[in-house]
Amino acid sequence: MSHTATNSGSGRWPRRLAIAAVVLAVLGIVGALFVRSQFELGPAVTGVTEVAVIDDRFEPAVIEIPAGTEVRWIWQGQNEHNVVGGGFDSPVQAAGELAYTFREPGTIDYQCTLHAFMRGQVIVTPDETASVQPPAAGAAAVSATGAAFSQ
Ligand SMILES: [Cu+2]
Repeated sequence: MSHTATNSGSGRWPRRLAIAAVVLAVLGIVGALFVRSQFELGPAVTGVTEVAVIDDRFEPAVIEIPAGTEVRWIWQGQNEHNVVGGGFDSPVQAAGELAYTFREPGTIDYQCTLHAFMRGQVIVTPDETASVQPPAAGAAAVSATGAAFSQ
């Protein structure tokens, strides 16, 4: 009798530990996904040069523009934010705008220094219309390769 009682009693603890482990694992995964969602910026949006500064994110967070494009950040939230990136920064404000023209191709990260998770990115691609691309070099390389193959 007491033997059976002892067995069932000791048998409960591993089960409780297993349940606790599963709960901790689920909490850990949910927590990791939450943290990741706070730091993932999402896909780059093209054809957009205005970014809304809202509580507490930039919309869209990632834009892709050709070099020479002026980007405007427009404050639309209730709370104060700023826009701070490489070469440009705004005051801490709840309303207003910031404009900056991106001249050089590259990926520029920016953020609101009041909210570390409030981040954005501008991907500046080379401006194809700015310079005429001479196709002669490429065409010559192709014909040279063709000549090598024909021999
Ligand atoms: Cu902010």
